[in-house]
Parts: sequence; structure tokens; C-alpha cells
Amino acid sequence: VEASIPEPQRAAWKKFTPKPFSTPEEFERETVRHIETTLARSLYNCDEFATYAGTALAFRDRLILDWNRTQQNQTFTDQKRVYYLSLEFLMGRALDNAMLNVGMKDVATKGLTELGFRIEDIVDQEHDAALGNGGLGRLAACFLDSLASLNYPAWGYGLRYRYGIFKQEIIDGYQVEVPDYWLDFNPWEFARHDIIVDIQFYGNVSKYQDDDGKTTSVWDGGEIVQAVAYDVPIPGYQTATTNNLRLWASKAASGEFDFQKFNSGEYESSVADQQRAETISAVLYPNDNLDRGKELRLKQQYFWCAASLFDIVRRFKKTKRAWKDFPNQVAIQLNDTHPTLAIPELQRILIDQEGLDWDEAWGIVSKTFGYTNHTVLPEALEKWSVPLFQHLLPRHLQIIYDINLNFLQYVERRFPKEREMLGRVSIIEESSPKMVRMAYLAVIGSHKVNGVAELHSDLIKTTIFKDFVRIYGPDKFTNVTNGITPRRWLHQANPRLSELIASKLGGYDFLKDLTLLHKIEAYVDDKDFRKEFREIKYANKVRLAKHIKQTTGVTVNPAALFDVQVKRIHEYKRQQLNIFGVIHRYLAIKAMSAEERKKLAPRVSIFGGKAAPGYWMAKTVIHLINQVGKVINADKDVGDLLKVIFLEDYNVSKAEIIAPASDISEHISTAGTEASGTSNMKFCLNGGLIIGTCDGANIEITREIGENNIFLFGNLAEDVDDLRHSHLYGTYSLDPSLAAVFEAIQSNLFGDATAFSALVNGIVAHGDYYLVSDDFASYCKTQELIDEAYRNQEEWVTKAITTVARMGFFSSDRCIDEYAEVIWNIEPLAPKV
Ligand code: GL7
Repeated sequence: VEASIPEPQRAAWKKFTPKPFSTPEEFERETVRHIETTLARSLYNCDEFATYAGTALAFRDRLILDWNRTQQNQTFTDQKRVYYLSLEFLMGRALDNAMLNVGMKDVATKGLTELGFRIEDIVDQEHDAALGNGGLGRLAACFLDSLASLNYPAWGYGLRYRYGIFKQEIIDGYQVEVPDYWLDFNPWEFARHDIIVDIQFYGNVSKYQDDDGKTTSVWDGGEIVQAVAYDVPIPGYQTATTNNLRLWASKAASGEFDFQKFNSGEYESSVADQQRAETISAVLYPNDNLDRGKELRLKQQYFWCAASLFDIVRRFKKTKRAWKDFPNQVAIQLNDTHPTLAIPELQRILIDQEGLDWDEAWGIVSKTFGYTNHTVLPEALEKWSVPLFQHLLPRHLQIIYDINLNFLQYVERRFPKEREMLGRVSIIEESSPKMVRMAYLAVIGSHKVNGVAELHSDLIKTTIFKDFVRIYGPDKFTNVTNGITPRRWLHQANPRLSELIASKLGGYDFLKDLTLLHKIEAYVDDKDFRKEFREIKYANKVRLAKHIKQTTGVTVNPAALFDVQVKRIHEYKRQQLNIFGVIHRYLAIKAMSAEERKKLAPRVSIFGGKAAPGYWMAKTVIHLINQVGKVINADKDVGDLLKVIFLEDYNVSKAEIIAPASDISEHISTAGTEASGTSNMKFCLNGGLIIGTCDGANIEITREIGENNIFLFGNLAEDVDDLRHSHLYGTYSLDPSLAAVFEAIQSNLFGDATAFSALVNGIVAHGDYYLVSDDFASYCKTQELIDEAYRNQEEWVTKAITTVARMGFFSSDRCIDEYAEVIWNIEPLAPKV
């Protein structure tokens, strides 16, 4: 390719190829140039935000140069790539991460100081990229970091939402949602106005027979919307590999607006088409672990799948390879069922547009996809109504029916005596209206299906996909336990701890191979190391205490035990168990003698997390937490012994302050409901201990760090069904301490109790589905064990250091290597330098 360009041209290009900055002076020159020219600001009106913008643009330039080279290298080498399709990428801030990954934070710190700014203030100007709800979206972001850091040729594909997850305000103790318009200024994206894909909706399908009897389906009519690509460079850690995250924005196909209507005075309706088209990528659905089956959501899913597949197929076709090579060149990972439409879409491209016959096409499709399941909660499993499908995607519905027919015929041949199995495993649920079960389609169309922690991967095989294990055999199902990127969640969030570890291990290699952490166990008895370790934790708590003071006005004692539960508010995650426990503690303190009080370690219970706007019970929990906080924090008699904080607007950048500052964090879901959890890993990696149920990744964390270093409690997953059954059909007895808590609530101690009656009744009258009462006694008992353990600070530090040392397994690098080997069959590609 290069040889086709004349030498003088090549020489000129080479001469003028921008060189990335590498000294503070060069960084300053680039930053000032961007501030002066790109932003049209000057020395006299350059505030912190403009400086952030200039710095970000200087770093983006660097990333783009690496990005160009990485993409060229990938194209020329032409080895297999992986495409990670996710409706959510919860990226958080990019600047600090970019500076650390390219190893230029010191340079930038120096340069910014010379320009008169503090780097922390500059970093703090950035708006989080919050294109996700919670764990599922953050996992996708960690995976991108690992893919680039490990030099895998990989692209992410997602939607460029104009509004990310809403901003949460707490007003009078209630959650209020405010739109998150984050695109005012986003230096990290690169609009590709030349990369536009037409996406079709609605219309009709007709069949034609050609001369040799072959039928072709033609999908025409309907409506066209355009997808415009926006590229976000993803730098790896200490490597030139810079991968691409491509986000699609929707736009009207008809151009700006309808001029005829405009000229005839119908201005408003002339822009209506445009607005309708832009609505597709306007907003992220704010539900976590819940499917609401909205038409616009299905439109988003198809829009994004079709644009991404068009792009992937176009790239493949440029290589002029035969179609049978497609699965050797392309792996596509489906992050949950949200992108399942990619399966019938690829089949449609291959048969309707490329003219392959059904079986050949299906052979290709089913070797290309892998599907990750992230939940067994029934309310989260996606189903779309057949009439809606028929209306919006008529051709895809036909293809799904054909996939189903072939599949059911296969099942019938294999299990001729089990006719009733057919209805159970059919992609189409025979309800009214009929529904398309997306998880079944994803299983049938993928060559591997994985869960996200061992317990979860076992559960999917015995519950939702039980029949499919018999049909396909157990090898189709596998486990890849989740992980987190140590770059963001240790090095960036907790620089002092990272530095302390590096000082003992002789450098930062552990950030590339987290298993090296085990070597710090040798320092568990080292006096200086322990002292420094404790000081770091304390300093991180002081930082969080400042943040609490600034945002809530409440003063908390950094020497108190910080007990943290931050995650989406959901009944299955059981923040209600935690707050009932807090009330129990409050009542206990009130009844204690002065002597007893002296023995108790002061505690700060910190909550944070968003409730889906339509999730009333979750909002009630937020309200209760705030009301309890109001009463307890004002109770002078209790003072420092107990404080209750609700942190507003929990997000990735706040998590970076919170995770390093916890002594205990809570991961207390009803056993069997939390597929993995990933914040549990973040807290442990930062030297916090956890209280948790035997659920999700807590189990593997226990196996790695040892039972002595974790506070486990509660019923086991295998007993949950029986307990639920006994609540409904046996005699139900409420735990007596919990009854006392309810009495306190009902006495209006925390304001008008009717506000909380649904929450209480869910437990006392409606079956206590999440087993709050069953686990309450053991939860409170375990909290007492924590009080006791915290009194022995020496023991506590030993546990904390040991925990950090044994977290090596939970790096997302390890996950990505497992996916690469077991599911994608891809190899890293060394960057060309
Ligand atoms: C989730 C699970 O609930 C969570 O346990 C898991 O860690 C995460 C990533 O695998 O996926 N599933 C899900 O639907 N959401 C999650 O966060 C929203």
C-alpha cells in the first residue's frame, strides 16, 4: 500500500507528521496553542475549565496519533479482531486515565504548575462520560482498558447518547432526576461525518423467485435513519496500542429538514422528522436489571446493531476474503442480550444481500457470536412482543421464525420423547401477545455462552438455560469471572497505595500483572509498611470526609469506621437490610450505658446510588435512608458514635474517591441474585474489608483472600427457593429485632411512617421475597463481629494488607485473556513503534 504513494509525497508527509509532546515545555506549547486557537481564549480569560479543555485536546492529539498507527497496523496485519457490542460504556473521566496510561502525568503536572494551575483542579473539571447504569456498563469500560493494555485488536461499539444516566439530586430527602447533558464540550470524541450508515425501520417484505427457483426476500418501504460514527480513542497502559470505541448517533436521512414544508410556512413540522430521528440516540434508558419493553429501546438496539454490523462487514469485505473466513477474522461479543438483534441482522445481510444460502450463512453466524449473560433476575430478561417486532422489523421477525423452526426441528429429532420441551425452549413464547425471548435467541445464535462469576455461571446452567445445556451439551456454557482494571481502580484512584506497593515490588509491573501483588504479603508484619498503609487509608478517609462535608454539610470523624454501600438502589441488593441494621444499631446505642458506649467504635454509614426513575420502592429506600440520617445526625446524645450519610449522584468519579476510603463495604444481595458484583473487587483492592452474602464474586473473593478476611453472613442460594415458599405457605415469623426496628419506624421516629409502609409490608405481609427478615439476625451479629474486629487495629491492618495482596485474580486483564483464549480465539498484536 505504502509503495503506491510517490516518494516525495511520502517524504513530505513524514517530515510533517506531528510528534507527540514529551517534555513539560512541549506539553505547555500544545496546551496553550489549543487554548488560543481551538478554543479562542487567551491568558486573560483562561479559567480552570479552559485549561482542562486545552490539556485534554493536547492529550487527544497524542492519542489520535497512536490511534492512527494502531489502526493501520491492525489493517495491514489483518488478523482476527474482536468487537465488543455494548449498549453501555460507563467510562467516567478520561483525562487522568489518559495521562497515566501514556505515562505523561508527571509531565502534565509540571507543565500545568508552570501555567499556574493545580493538576487536581484541572482533572476535576471533566464531566463524567456516564453512558451506563452500573456494573454492566462499567465492566465494558474496564474491558476496553484491558483490551488496549494487552494489545488485542479490538473495537467497542455503542450508542452516543446525548443524555447519559441522569444526575441525581436529593431534595428534602427525595431523589430528583436532572438530565445529564454531557456533550456541551467533549474533547474525547472524534466525529466521523464521512462514516454514515443508512438504517431502515418498518416497511414490508416481499419474496421473489428467480429463474432457478431461488427465493429472495426484499425488505423495502418504511423509514430510513442515518447513523453517524463518533470515535473515542482508548489508550492502553504503557503501550502504543490505542483502540477505538465507535459510538453511533442518529440523524434524519432527509438532510436538515423538509424545505418544502418549511417554505410553505410549516416550520414546526418540518423539523419534526429530524427530531424524531435524533430521538433514537437521545437518551440512555435508566433501568438497571430491569426490562421495560419500550419500542424506542428496540429501535435503539436495532439502530446500533445494524450500523455496527454494516461497519464490521464493510471492513471484512475490504480484505476480499471468502465468507467462510468471516468467523476466523471476526469475533463479536454480545454484552447481555441487548445486541442480540445482531444475530438475525448478520443472517439477513448474508442471505438477502450477499446471496449465501441459509445453512452456509447460519454456519458463519453461529461461529461468530459469543453471548455474556449478566443476570438471572426474571424481570431483567428481555422479551419483545411479536406484533411490535412485526411492525418495526418485519424481515428480522421472519428470520427469527426460521431460526426457531430449524432449532425446534433439531430439538425434536434429538429428544423425540420430550415434546413438551419444545414449548419451553422455543424462541417464541406462546403468550398473548406472543413474545420473542431474546436470551434464547442469543444462546442459539452463539458458539459460547458465559456467566460472570462461578456461582452465576452454575446457576444459569441449572435455571434459565437448563434445557439448552441438554440440547447443546455443557461445553457451550462457560464461566469468566469478572474483573476490574487496576489502572483506574488502584493507580488512579489511590496513587499513594500504588506508590507504596511499587516501592516494595521495585516498580509498577503489578499494574500489568496484578498477580504480582502477592509479593506484598511478605510485608504484612513490616512495621513501616503497616504504618504507611494505615496512613494512606486515613488520608483517603480524610479526603472523603471533606467531600461529605462539602456536599452534605455533615461533619464526620475520619477515625470512625467507614461502612459503605454504594451501588444502584435495588431491592435485591438490599439497601433496606443495611438501613434497618442502622436503625437497630441506633436503638441499641440509645439503650447503652456510658461504659458500653465507650467500647463501641464510632461508625459512619455511607450510602450512595441511583434509583431508576420509575422504581418507586427503590425511591422509598432512598427516602428512608435520608430520614434516618436526619434524625440520627441531629441526635447529640449519639454524637460521633453513629452518622448516616447519603451521597448524592454516585458515579464513576465519586467511586474513585469512595473506594479507597472504606473500612467495610456492603455486598449483601439475597444469595443467588447478584450475578457477580464488581465494586466488591474495587474495595478489596483498596484495602477495605467486606461484609457480604455468599453471592456472585464474593464467593471467589473469599476463596482467594481467605475466610478470616471477609465477613460473610446469611442464607445460601440453594435455600432461597424453599425459604420463599415457606414464607408464602408456611407460618411466617418476623425476626424480633427487625420487629423492633419496624416499631420505631411506625412510631414516626423518622417522620410520617405511612411513607414507608410499602417497604415494611413487603416484608411483614407480602412474603419477604428478598429474605430480609431471614438474614437480619445474622447480618446484625456479623456487624457486631466487625465492631469487635475493628477494635483490634493491628489485626485489622493485617487483614486489609492480606486482602490487597490476594486480589491478583480480579484484574480485568485476566478476564480478557480468558475471553481471548476460550471464546474469541484472538491473539495480541504488538504495536509498531
Ligand atoms: C449486572 C449484574 O447485576 C452484576 O452483578 C454484574 O457484576 C454486572 C457485570 O457483569 O452485570 N447485570 C446487569 O444486568 N446489570 C449488572 O450490573 C445491570
